Amino acid sequence: MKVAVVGATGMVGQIMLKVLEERNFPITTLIPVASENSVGKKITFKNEDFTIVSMQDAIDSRPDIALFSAGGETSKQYAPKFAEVGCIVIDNSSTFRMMPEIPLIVPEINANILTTSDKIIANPNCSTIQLVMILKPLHDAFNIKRVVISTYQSVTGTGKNAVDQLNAEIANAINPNSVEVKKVYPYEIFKNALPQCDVFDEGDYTKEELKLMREPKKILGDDAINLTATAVRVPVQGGHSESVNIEFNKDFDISEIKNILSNTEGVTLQDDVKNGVYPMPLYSEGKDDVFVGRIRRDPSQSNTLNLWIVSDNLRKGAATNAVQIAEYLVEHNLVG
Ligand code: A2P
Ligand code: 11C
Repeated sequence: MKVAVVGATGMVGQIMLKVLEERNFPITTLIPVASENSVGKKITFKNEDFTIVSMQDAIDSRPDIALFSAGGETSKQYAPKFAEVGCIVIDNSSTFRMMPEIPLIVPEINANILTTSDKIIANPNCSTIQLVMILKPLHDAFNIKRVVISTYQSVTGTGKNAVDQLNAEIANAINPNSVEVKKVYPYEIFKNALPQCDVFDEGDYTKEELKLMREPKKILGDDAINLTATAVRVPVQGGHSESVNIEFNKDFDISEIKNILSNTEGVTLQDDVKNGVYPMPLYSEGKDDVFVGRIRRDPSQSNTLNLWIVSDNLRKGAATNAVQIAEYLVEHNLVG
């Protein structure tokens, strides 16, 4: 497989390279792509140096698969051009996700809908992926009526400049005015919580909240599930956390919920409150699983529970999910 990684110098792109290497994806030629500022620079993959090339050079190399994570505008402009030369684009931006003809894929859930005609495949939003990994097996068992989500999102979700802002603010808290702060967020993020991820949109919800309210319906293939969300940015780096309240149409036992989740591929149950065991972003960093815990019945309403979901937003939330889609394409002869 000739594989292009578009955005190879970015936060997600770097992890894509790492995951491709770790999972020994069958690459014959790697084509790392970034902006014109990075063309000619080197990246290392499997202990070998590779030169970053331009978009046009990458298209001319006719890759079999391109993993895109270079921002929505880049995807909009270039993904169709890669597709035109027969490349399958797995796109991590929000550009194509809600287009009816574009599959929005979490491999454990709905990769079976992919066919050889799919030339652009959308990778869902990070906070959506970790959510649906938990919702899917529970929906199958007890039929979900409504979901209320509150997120606590890592600065890595915004990109490298946001990590720099947090680190600069931490440095200045120790040595005042020692580092110049380039603000990505409208306010300080250190010691703060911003009830705004991305920009405000319809009905005063942010784009991140609307993604959480819309993408799960498409992935789960069920418009009847009602979802509502509040997305909050916190000064955390390892992963996104979500407090989730789920109302089912059928009743359940907590033991059944725990049993289902502990037997779900890609999910790790961490729920032993007597011993202080529950998921945390610091410990999810660098791992591919979605962690779930704090599972308890909601006494305020029938057939309802609360739980807490954590995952590394750069891995299962982005790079790992994209690579898993590529693996599925290879395993099912849908590429090349
Ligand atoms: P570069 O490093 O050359 O700017 P992040 O989300 O962490 O900020 O990373 C964004 C990624 O997208 C980087 O690899 C960046 O490359 C890349 N990128 C940004 N704009 C373009 C573009 N117009 N064409 C190709 N890659 C781009
Ligand atoms: C965040 N979820 O943490 C975002 C980042 O639609 O893929 C990814 C945005 C997206 O801010």
